[in-house]
Amino acid sequence: MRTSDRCTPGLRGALLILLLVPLPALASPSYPGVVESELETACPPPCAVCHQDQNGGKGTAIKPVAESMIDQGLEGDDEASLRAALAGLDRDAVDTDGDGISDIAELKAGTDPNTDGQAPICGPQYGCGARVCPSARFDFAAWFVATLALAVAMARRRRRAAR
Ligand SMILES: [Ca+2]
Repeated sequence: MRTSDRCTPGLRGALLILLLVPLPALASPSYPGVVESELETACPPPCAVCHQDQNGGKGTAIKPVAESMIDQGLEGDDEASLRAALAGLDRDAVDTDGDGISDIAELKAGTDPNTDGQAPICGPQYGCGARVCPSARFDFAAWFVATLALAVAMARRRRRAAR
């Protein structure tokens, strides 16, 4: 029974770490591809068209066009709401930056609907593996294995220290 008493804190520690370590915010990684296919754009729009930066993430869709889409019913991780928001922008001819060109027309033309003018959002493409947005996916399995390995190492260390 003494051995299991020594091992238990390591496992408890691992579970505690699992509960206390904040998981990164999950974005809606499919959205750029949905916009590209729905509007037949020249490229999937970069994350920074809607988010505060290229990292994306929940709660960071703060750009004016994102607010316009949220006004049209856009929600996170809901492709149907994205399609409906795009249709709403098109139906209402929303022009977020007020430059006389609708947001949908700007996205189709590959320009930034947040800024007055024709700022391009499609960068150069570099071969088959080129990507515009970094993947915001979180590898839970790798994170879990690393945490478990840390707990096992801590348990072994305690076991050695007890000898
Ligand atoms: Ca515009």
